[in-house]
Amino acid sequence: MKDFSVDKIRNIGLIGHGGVGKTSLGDALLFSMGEVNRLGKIDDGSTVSDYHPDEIERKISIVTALLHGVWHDWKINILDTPGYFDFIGDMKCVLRVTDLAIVVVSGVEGIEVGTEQVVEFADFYGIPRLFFVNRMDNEHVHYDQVIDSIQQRYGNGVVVFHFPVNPGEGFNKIVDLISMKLLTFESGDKGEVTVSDIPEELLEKAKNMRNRIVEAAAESDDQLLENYFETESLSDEQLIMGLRKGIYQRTIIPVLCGSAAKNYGMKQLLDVIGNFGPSPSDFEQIEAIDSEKGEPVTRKVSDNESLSCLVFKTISETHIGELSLVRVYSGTLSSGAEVLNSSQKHGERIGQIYLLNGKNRKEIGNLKAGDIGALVKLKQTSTGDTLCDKRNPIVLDRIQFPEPVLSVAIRPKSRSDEEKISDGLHILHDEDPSFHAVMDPELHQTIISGQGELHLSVIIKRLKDRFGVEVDEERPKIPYRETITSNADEKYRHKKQTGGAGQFAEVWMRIEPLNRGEGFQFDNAIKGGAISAVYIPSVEKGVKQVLESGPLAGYKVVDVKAIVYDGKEHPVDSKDIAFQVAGREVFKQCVLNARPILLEPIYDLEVKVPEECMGDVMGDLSGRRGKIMGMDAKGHFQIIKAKVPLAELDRYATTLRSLTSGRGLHSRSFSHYEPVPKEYEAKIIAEAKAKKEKETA
Ligand SMILES: Nc1nc2c(ncn2[C@@H]2O[C@H](COP(=O)(O)OP(=O)(O)OP(=O)(O)O)[C@@H](O)[C@H]2O)c(=O)[nH]1
Ligand SMILES: [Mg+2]
Repeated sequence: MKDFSVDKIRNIGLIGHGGVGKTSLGDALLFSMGEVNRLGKIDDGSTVSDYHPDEIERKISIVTALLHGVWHDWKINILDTPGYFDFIGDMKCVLRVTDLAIVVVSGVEGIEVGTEQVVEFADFYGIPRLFFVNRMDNEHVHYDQVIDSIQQRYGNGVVVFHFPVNPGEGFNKIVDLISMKLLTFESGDKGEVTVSDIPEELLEKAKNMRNRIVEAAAESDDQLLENYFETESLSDEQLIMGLRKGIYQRTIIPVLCGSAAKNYGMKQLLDVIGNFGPSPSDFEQIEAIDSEKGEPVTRKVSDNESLSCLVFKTISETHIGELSLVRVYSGTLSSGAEVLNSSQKHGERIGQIYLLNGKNRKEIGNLKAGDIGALVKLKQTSTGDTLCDKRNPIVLDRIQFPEPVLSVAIRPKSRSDEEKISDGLHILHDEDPSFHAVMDPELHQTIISGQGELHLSVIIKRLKDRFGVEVDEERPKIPYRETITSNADEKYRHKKQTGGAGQFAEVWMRIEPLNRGEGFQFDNAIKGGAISAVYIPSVEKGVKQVLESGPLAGYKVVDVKAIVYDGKEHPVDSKDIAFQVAGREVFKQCVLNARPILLEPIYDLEVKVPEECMGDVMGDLSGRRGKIMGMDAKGHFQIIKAKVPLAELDRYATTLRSLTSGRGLHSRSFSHYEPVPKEYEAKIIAEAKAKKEKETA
């Protein structure tokens, strides 16, 4: 491939609600650019972008794919993201590195939940947007309604660049408002058009709409606006300049339409991307942090600057190997170069560099500022790391990954897989930081957390396919606590006389409840040396064994004060181990006599729901023993704050999605511990007993 200067590069991200046609669009763009010689179809699993067997089987995108092609003078890099919520982490990676977001909307369904969400994220990153209304060939398409709703939702900046003449089954004509011509798509899937004059009956409408484009272009620049007031028109160059500027500044949001399935409208979209879309050099400089001095620094987007690039995605599949997708921000990344991973502070040697079209790769010697490509995965580099020139170390902004919303516990089917599973989970997290895994030492469970059930089931399948580990899913255990509600006082004598040396210890102990959150206190109130000072730590050690696994149901014991106030010892038989046993047993007795109860973790929950779903969501929360703490309106949404027991939050993300047709979001954080209601407590204790009996049987 020839060299492209940075102003000729276009990095676009295809984003939108699930199933609107992003992948079909990506493939149609490749086909139109002549990168592939047939139009891929989702339904027969032949797209370049959804190459993974799971994607072909499920007919949805799961992993971001990188595609590229050449259109006229421009090199166009396309990142096709999955629309399913569970893979939102991928969309965030892509938005971090794209210069123009193509928001694909279905002409049948219009703005959907996922549309709102992706546009919000694109806004967050300050990325220019373009709407592409797809499925114009569908008999149920509502083009005008969809345009109205986009304009209503996203304001005056929304400007239609061409409109369909005959949306629906026979769709094959659009009026192009830039060239002011009628384009008729020829049958077949080549996307060729016959150009003719706009028919008389559409001319007035076209002129009015064209005026809106010219006005928007003029409004994007003071000088242009002045010219426009004087002459009431703009030259072609002025129009291009104004539109480019407006799109880059995000005051203009173009709307195009077409059919990805039929390959209608792709060349027109490519023209708009090339002519009016931002290039990496439009974003004049990149802000970063000098990784040695910790101070903000800037870099120009230019091949001549020192190197900085961001690894924004790791792909690792058996049939394509391990690759890191990388965007170069400044300088040139060359194969064989020694660079610094400034995020993790170690050197790396760059291996082969590739351009990708899905799983197909083309090796290249280097990748220049503004461009996107793939590297053979570096040993110690993870998603989100910066690679840079050793002499000028900087760290680029990291990608903000979403917090997990759903957790399950997993257990390897075979015990011998324990080590493999932890290595595998570690690698999977490095590749996809929207997925987390921890081994909970208290609960003895491996907990995996992610963005939804599908996300976790894809992860579990990867564990099997890539690491050969099969697992069973379990409900995550709840870290209950045991505590006491009254004082108690007990004595315990430990005496053992078998054969040789005997054991003797006697401990008298008092316990008292502490306030919630105070933990554990141990006091020595022995007077007159009834127990020698050297054995007091032994008693405490015994008590601490019980703190780890309480007598009620085996949970940690908290908020207790233990006071040793008397006891007895034997000149020969008293020893450390004897006092440990006595300490343990007397404390156990004390706890059981001090009206022990179970505490459960309560979480603060923040739920964002559309107003119309409030009733259902609140009803569901009270069914989960939740206490509503407050409500706040935010646009069309309500933010509900509640305190809910963790035990009632299993798979809450899934329920919330179904209660709100996917529009509800939630986040949670630990709040405090509270007594478990009696009826639940009895059940938890009975379960713990049964489990213990089973284990000791
Ligand atoms: N009629 C019609 N069908 C289309 C069009 N574009 C896509 N489809 C169909 O819509 C379905 C989903 O298309 P995809 O390209 O997988 O959609 P996507 O947005 O990539 O889906 P996710 O990546 O899973 O979010 C497939 O069956 C396509 O054949 C179109 O323009 N017209
Ligand atoms: Mg897709």
